[in-house]
Amino acid sequence: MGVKMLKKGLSFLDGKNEETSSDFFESQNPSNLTDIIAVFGSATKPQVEKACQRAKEAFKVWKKTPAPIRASIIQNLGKLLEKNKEALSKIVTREMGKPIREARGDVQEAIDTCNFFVSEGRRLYGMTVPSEMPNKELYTYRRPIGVFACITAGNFPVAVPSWYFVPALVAGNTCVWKPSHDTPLTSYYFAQLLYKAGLPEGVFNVVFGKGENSTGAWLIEMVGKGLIDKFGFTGSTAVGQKIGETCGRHLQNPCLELGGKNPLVVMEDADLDLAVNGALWAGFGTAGQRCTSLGNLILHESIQEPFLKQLLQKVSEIKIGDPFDESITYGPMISETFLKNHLRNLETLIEPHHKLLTEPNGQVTGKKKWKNFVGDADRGVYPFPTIVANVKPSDKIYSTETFGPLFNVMTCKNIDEAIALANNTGFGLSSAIYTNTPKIIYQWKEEISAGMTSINNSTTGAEAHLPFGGNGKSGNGSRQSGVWVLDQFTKWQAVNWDLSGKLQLAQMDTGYVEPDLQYTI
Ligand code: UN1
Repeated sequence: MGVKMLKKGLSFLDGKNEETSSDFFESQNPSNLTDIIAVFGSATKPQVEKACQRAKEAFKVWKKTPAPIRASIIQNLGKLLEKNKEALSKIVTREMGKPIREARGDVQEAIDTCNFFVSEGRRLYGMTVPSEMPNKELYTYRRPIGVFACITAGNFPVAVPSWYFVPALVAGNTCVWKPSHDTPLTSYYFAQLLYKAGLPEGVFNVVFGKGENSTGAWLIEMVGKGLIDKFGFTGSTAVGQKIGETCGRHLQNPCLELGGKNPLVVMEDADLDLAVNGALWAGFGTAGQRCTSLGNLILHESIQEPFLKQLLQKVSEIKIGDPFDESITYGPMISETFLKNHLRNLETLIEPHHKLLTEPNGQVTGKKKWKNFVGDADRGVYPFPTIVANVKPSDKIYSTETFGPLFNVMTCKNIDEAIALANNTGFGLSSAIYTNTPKIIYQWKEEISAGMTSINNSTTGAEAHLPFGGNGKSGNGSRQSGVWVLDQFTKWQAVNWDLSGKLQLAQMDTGYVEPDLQYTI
């Protein structure tokens, strides 16, 4: 890499403005902590307010811009993302450490999202509805909501923001974004691509900064000031609850995409090779830092032994290390903080009755080595893969999201037990089952409480045009992606247009025809 990409002091951006702040934070390469990629500043409260005001002002014009024109800017964004795919992917990998081929997938997901929504600009369909009166027309329209504010996480720094902003903008909303403080430079370039795509001034505003007692918290405060009409958040359940409370007080319904404790069930008739590969990817892809990552592996007792034997063999062969190496399974954690949280989880969630199936655990270093390590472990924040067995439903680890390369193993005797274990964590984001029995698949689909489920596929890897979102502690039932997300970014307006020239009263003047109830066959 070598290239210095420093953007010193940038804290607030609307395409033209760059202002410094005193509360600086560094963006550090997690595979090489001495590589400081950028120094940003936290936007101040007045700056956050200014960004919202600017979005509010721009909404007046943007909502009247024809939807196909709004969508043509998204088409431009898609083209720019394609052109810059490799460069942006490298920044993603350097900034948050996901393997380069996954970073390309992250950017591709944003391109796919643009492609999907370009033609939505020519639909945004409403309905014409028959009236119960003569000479009267009924219609429904999707209207934009207004100023959309959004806080996103660092694990999918391109795909997830695109899930929010692409449909929000096509639908006619204006935006204020507080990206993760782990990925400010990626976010800076994502915003630049949006401006270069041709967005008018004020339509899209970025406030860089941290969350608690900082930019993120101030952005949430703006809901109370009447400057925000819709909130979106991808991150922890705890923060999501706070946002939900604030929005609820102001009668708003935020889009919340929160944590998961995603189950993957393997039944006795499953293709074991397939299931082992699925579990490995679900558990350790992105170093377990996806909201869709595997939490509880639930094995039918009859296949537990051969399954774990194969799984542990494969785990021992994975490559960990330099995220720019094309062959690694996973690289470093997103940042030092994520590694610390992972180490704390190992300390606080693993109990004496648990059995660790992997050794060693904790942080990979030059001294505490991983056999197939690529690069210099001491330079970054690399975790060992951890699999915990003998887990019971009453254990904290069963129902706590760990967001790292760690998952539990549990066993079941039948599908009823498997479904109970899958559903009782309180979360309900993603899930998976490996089986070839249609009856079991049918029962699983009917009874699994997660928002998303895979059959003979991993818990992670949702496609960009299927509804994405969870239930319970995983969200408030909101869904992103595909046509479904339009309900997040538009409000329905019902119009009735009476051309009769007289006051026609619905229900009362309606010419219903009385049946002859005396008639029997
Ligand atoms: C997230 O971790 O917040 O389904 C999103 C997946 C990815 C998106 C994950 N397409 O794993």
